[in-house]
Amino acid sequence: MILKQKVLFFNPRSANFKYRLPNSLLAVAAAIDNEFEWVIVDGNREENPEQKILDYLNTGAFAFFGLTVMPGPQLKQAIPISKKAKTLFPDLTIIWGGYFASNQPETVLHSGFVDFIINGMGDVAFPQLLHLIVKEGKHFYEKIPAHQVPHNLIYKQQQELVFTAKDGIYNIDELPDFPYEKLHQQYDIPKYLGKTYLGNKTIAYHSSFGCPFTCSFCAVVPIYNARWKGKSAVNIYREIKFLKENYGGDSIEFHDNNFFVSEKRTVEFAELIMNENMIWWGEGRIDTIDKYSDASLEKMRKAGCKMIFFGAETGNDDMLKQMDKGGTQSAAQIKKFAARMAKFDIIPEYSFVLGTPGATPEIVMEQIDKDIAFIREIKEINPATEIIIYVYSPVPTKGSELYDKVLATGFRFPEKLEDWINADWENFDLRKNPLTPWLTPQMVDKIKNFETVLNGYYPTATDIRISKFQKSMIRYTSALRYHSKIYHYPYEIKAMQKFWLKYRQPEVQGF
Ligand code: B12
Ligand code: SF4
Repeated sequence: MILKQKVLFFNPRSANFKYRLPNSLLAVAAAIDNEFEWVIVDGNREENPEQKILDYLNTGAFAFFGLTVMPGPQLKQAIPISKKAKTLFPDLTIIWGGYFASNQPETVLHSGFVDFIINGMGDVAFPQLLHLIVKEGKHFYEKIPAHQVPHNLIYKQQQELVFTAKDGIYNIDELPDFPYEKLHQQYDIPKYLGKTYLGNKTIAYHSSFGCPFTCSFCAVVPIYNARWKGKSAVNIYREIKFLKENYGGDSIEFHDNNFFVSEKRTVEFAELIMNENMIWWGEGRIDTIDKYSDASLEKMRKAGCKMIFFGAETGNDDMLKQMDKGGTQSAAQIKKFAARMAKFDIIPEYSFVLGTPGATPEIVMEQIDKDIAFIREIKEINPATEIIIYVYSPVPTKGSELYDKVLATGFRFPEKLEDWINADWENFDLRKNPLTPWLTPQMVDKIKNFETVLNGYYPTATDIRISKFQKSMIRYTSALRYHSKIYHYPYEIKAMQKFWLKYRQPEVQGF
């Protein structure tokens, strides 16, 4: 039976271009599809999403407003629109899900305009929450025994935050299929399948939850506590084939936090996709994939796995031990593995985190210099390696050694939700401006200037708009600086990147 209260979903704008299928909302829409009518407003696809949302709410048919929110630009629409919706429609139940909401619950709920947070997976909690509100009202938790309140919820009772029990990761093969056809009635799906380095119509697909590791800087850890579960290769293949045949998808970006945890699943998927002529990409761990056999790597490449994203993080073994919990990654392995990937013609995309806290400014600077030297070494070993540089920005991981170190420096996250949308914190989210007290402007400049020269001398293969001629010109211009290691004031390279190449940094636009 379809209930009369409707659900309005909102995917706040997250990208200026290369926006992806709104998988977070598709997952929770699938969970309520048989019982509630729903519509979606996608901020990536609307000139004026606020107006569209208010038009829907003015119909009086919507009882629930569900938003997915990750840190960064999504907050720019999520915060003011939620506030306005709450002011104009105080009876509306506003529910936030996604990584920002789960990791910053105090700030979100104390704002007064969000009623509930889905903490982690919403596939079970969300339908249960809606049913309880329909039956018992918004304050259902005052009427029913505590054990009947849905898991994976955070809400405010009096002034206190209540965290309900956390479920483990559900069996993903048992979750309902995404309602792609319904989305397509509202937003043309082929327009979500953008042109990327991988192909002309790239599918964003998410095939697993969590991650078995506990890196001390990672936002996945507090939510999934070192658990990982993946959908079976057969089901991934079935859905990819559906998107290929119905909407023209020709390549895949796997959005899993760690796609390659199971060699068996990866190889099974490679075998299934082998003859579909699709290029694919995902995120993995060096120490995990280094254990894959040569035969597996060969098969993956043959089946279209052209590039893999890895958190290389740093060339400092002590720091790796501190950051990379549960893993066995070392500087020597990072280098050896770059060479191994070259053998199989798979491009390793290595991301580094520079500017982690240290006991003295000299130690912090010394580490930055060492990481720069390490990145140069990697480029010598395998010049095809794509390098992504992040400036370290803390994630509030309670009890983590690295986060305790960060708090000791005096660093604090904003306490008011609306402070997250001032320019400084937005740049913080994009890992561009760390606002971390141990980093001096000289340190940040050094990292950025090196990055500019590196990207000039080795232009990324992933920005498909840059021509061969443009690449050779910028490489030529950057060669002297790169070879002589003179990185400061690289204005000529910056100007070329900005005005001529209109260079897009993957860490800003996401991958
Ligand atoms: C796709 C994606 C993007 C896309 C946006 C997609 C879009 N909507 O158009 C792009 C590439 C633009 C992007 C950008 C960024 N992203 Co992003 N992104 C992801 C990614 C890879 C997948 C999200 C996804 O679709 N998951 C699949 C769904 C099914 O899972 P889910 O989101 O967890 O949803 C479940 C629950 O969370 C919950 N839920 C979620 N939303 C909602 C909403 C409601 C109403 C309910 C009830 C439940 C609910 O229920 C769902 C089903 O169980 C995640 C990593 C990941 N694997 O999730 C990172 C991730 C969310 N991004 C992250 C970050 C930091 C960013 C950036 C801010 C920075 C960066 N450099 O990457 C940028 C911002 C740049 C910008 N211009 O916006 C981090 C967040 C970390 C944190 N500190 O909290 C993540 C976790 C990656 C990571 N491991 O670091 N991103
Ligand atoms: S391996 Fe990646 S996803 Fe897993 S905990 Fe470490 S950083 Fe997070």
